[in-house]
Amino acid sequence: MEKQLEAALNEQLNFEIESAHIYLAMAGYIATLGLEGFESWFMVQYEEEISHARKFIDYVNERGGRVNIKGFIDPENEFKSLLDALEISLNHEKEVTRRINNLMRIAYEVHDYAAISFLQWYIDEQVEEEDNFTKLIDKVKLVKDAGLYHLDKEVGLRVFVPIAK
Ligand code: OFO
Repeated sequence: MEKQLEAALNEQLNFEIESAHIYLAMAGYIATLGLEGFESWFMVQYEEEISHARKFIDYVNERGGRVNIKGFIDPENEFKSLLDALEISLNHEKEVTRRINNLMRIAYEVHDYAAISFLQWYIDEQVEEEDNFTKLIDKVKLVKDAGLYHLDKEVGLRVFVPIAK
């Protein structure tokens, strides 16, 4: 495997672990909101990211390359809301997509057709990753509107009661 591609694969596998840390930190924040379902959802996302990293690690080894694990920057642990965490996540996934696309570009440049085939899985996965977060954001926004709708109904039941004489 070309050294340039090996280095780029290593960079991405480390970024996948960094992604896992980001979602683990989000799960911790969401636990403080009492949203157990979303906490569990982010824990699954954390596990997915570790599996993405693992898939890269196995591939680099399979190709006779050398895995090089780096240190990681601290993830953000504080967020404004669940929606804030979800919007940050979507932006993060867009960055991952940009990086995967760049990896694919390198694989084409060095004419590594096996790597092109391998990377296609990540290209497809990123479509799903972005879609997952986009749909969740839409749902959270809809639920908020629905909540306001119900409160509006309740508040609308108030009637004028004249002062008793
Ligand atoms: Fe590994 O796709 Fe998300 O970050």
